Amino acid sequence: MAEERQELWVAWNGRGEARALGYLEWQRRGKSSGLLGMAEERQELWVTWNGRGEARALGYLEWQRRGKSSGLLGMAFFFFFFFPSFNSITNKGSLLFQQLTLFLDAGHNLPFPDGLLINGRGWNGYTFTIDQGKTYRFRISNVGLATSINFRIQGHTMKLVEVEGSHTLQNAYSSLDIHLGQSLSVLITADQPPKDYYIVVSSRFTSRILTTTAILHYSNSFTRVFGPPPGGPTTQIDWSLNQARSIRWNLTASGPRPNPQGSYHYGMIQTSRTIMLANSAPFINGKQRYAVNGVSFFRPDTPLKLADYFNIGGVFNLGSIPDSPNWGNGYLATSVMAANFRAFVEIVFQNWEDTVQSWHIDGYSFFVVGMDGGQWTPASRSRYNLRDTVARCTTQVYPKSWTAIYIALDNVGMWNIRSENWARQYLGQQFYLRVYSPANSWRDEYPIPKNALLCGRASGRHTRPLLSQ
Ligand SMILES: [Cu+2]
Repeated sequence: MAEERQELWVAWNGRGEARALGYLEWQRRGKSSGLLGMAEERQELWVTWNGRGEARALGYLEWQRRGKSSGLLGMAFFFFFFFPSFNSITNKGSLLFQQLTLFLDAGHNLPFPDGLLINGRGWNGYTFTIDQGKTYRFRISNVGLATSINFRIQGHTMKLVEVEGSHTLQNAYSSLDIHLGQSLSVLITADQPPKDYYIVVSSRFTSRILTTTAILHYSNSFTRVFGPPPGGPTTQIDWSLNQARSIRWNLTASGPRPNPQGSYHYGMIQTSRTIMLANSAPFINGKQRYAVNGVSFFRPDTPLKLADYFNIGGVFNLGSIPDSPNWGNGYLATSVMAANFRAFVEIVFQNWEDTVQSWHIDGYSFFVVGMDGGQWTPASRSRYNLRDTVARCTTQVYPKSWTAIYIALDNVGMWNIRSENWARQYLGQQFYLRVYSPANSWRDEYPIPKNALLCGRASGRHTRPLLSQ
């Protein structure tokens, strides 16, 4: 058991701000039942440095939603809540966000970042003080915009205890890969000679390797860090894949539901549908875009959740994105896929590009049943882990590889599925999954909040009958 908890946040220099800004926006959406972000909403945002990443890093929104939908893992969450210092800054983040979007809108790629940050600081800029003999829990979140990272602590092994809400087999690791948008917890025992040690993050799968350090300071230490920080894996993909496979669900830990000791066995449920999603980078109208199954998401003038709720036609069409890749030219559309409430679905992320992808699904935790190189085929199922894989909300897909998940669609709503690479997501590598129940019951979904922002073609509508307002 950890006696104390500390949190680490890793961001691209400055750019984590913009990313996290978007996440606060999504958190706000969560409060209003999955509403899409609108420009008007962004202006209202206030920003704290650590607080920004927090919402997304802890998957706050997800848990909230799950909690209300009798879904997965809700109870464990608050236990993890630990807020480090909050340094308020102004709306620098929103300015940065505007700059980045202007840049991307003009058809440019984001430049290579200047560096990595740990809790907003560069080299040796942050110190974690620990007491000899005690055990600490660190929760590490990759809140960066563009790349996977590797994390390690000089002279210490890390006992992995949690991945995005799943208790894990408590393996010891000397370093851990954390892909975009992912979070995990490790226990570290201060059982080494009292000194200062490097905490190191470095970029993964990049041609230039960026590294940043923080300090692990024993409170009885009089020896500062010196020399180069320990190295880690840089471009090796097999290493990362093998490590990912070693991360398993802890079937004997008490804790989050679905209760591993109980009657819920994800591997024994018959899937009713297979969806294959392929990422691509097409040029559309002369500009670099990104797409899912050939469709590059086009932001509508009206939030999808509102358009759906008020039955406003002409905003989106169900079926505007196919269930499997099409190899034609990419095109723009407000892509929404239809799905049935309580269906149990297999989703295969197929990556034919040569970059690591990171996918996130709002509103859900899913079981990562398999990943491997090459093209997925039905025969790939024979290698699935149907016993003890982790349930998480964000999964990586290695270059020219596939990742398969099982997902129980137990949460009614209009849910975003997206790349966690910020530029890709912004330029179209996302779509919405409309998990629909004809029952239209409060049992399945809360009513629209009274104060939901009604913008776009929903302005002038009412969330309640006029008389009751
Ligand atoms: Cu989410």
